[in-house]
Amino acid sequence: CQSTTTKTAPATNLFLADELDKLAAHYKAVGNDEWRYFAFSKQAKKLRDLTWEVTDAKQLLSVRSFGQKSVDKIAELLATGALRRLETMQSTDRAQALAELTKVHGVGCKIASDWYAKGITSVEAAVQSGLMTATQRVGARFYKDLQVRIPRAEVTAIVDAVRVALRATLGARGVPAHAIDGAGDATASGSYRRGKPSSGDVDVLLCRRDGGSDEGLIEQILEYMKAAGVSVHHLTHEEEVQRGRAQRSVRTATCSSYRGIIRLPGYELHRRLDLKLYPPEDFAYALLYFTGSDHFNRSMRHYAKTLGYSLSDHGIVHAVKMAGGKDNCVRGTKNLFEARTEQEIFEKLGLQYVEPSQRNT
Ligand code: DCP
Ligand code: MG
Ligand code: MN
Repeated sequence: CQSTTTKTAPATNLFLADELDKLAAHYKAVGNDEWRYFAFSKQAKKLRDLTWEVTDAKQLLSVRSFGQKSVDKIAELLATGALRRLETMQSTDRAQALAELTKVHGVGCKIASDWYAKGITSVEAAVQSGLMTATQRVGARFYKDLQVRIPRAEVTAIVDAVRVALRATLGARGVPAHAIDGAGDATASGSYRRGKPSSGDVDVLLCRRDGGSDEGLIEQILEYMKAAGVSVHHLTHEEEVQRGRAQRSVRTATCSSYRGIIRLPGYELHRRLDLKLYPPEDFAYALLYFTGSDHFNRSMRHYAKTLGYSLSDHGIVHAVKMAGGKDNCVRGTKNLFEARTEQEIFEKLGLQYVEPSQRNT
């Protein structure tokens, strides 16, 4: 190798400068070493200003602001084309920070990256930053608990607690004791219904079946559970709850859904609870949907599509394919098939019934 003299900075110097800038950016992002940040960015600038090509790291010992340590880094860059230190630091710090931040319910990779770019590397720092929504703050408060899967027996206990609250609620609405069993139900779905030994959350389907109103049923169930000593924290509409507005859950045309975090009295950890309320005519479809798995649902929906149908948690409607994109289709609004059971839905689609425990694909 022979050193050349050019007016503009040689490519090697620019490469070296870029790598030192990355090192500087790292220390800036992590925010714990301002001195290194300044030192490395200064050296990067110097390298860009040199008019001769760096071919041997030792040449830099005569350049101001370069010491033995940075000369060693330059030597490594010239010899291997990369800094192992930078690679490991980036993989550990950034990956670790994003991994921790995205553990918070409601924080995805995009938000975590934005926060990381602002120097936030821990859940605690994110809470302090004031950048979190109310829902994210609830998620952050319990994020450690929510990393732990829920043993099957505890899912059973939570579903039982919801069922007890539903029965009490129906009683309070004037349903006589002997009629309560037929007046409504709370059914465990999700991974629990597929027979899994542990679950990520608890999915419960609610249904009122005696023709009485189900308006406000979820709110009343939650109030009852709170009164019974269950710790309850809302993820849905948290802002409204905090402002003291009516504690309404999201209500679409025919279903209400609630997402929250609860802990039963006598239990150690807080757990994610999803409640969904459907009218009796949708229930079999909702049960099929919320039993999953999501992969199983996808393949069943895909199959329905090949027959010209669209399958959802509400029913089966016509789906007419339109030009322009494979998912561009017009869906009917009328449920084509009434179904009281999942078996009937499989039958309508000409499929063999599949037991929940066989839907784990
Ligand atoms: N579901 C779906 N598509 C999604 C999300 C959910 O079809 N994108 C359906 C299938 C799931 C069910 O809702 O089985 C419940 O969703 P969960 O996220 O609670 O998933 P599971 O209960 O299956 O697993 P986990 O044990 O992680 O809660
Ligand atoms: Mg689940
Ligand atoms: Mn769920």
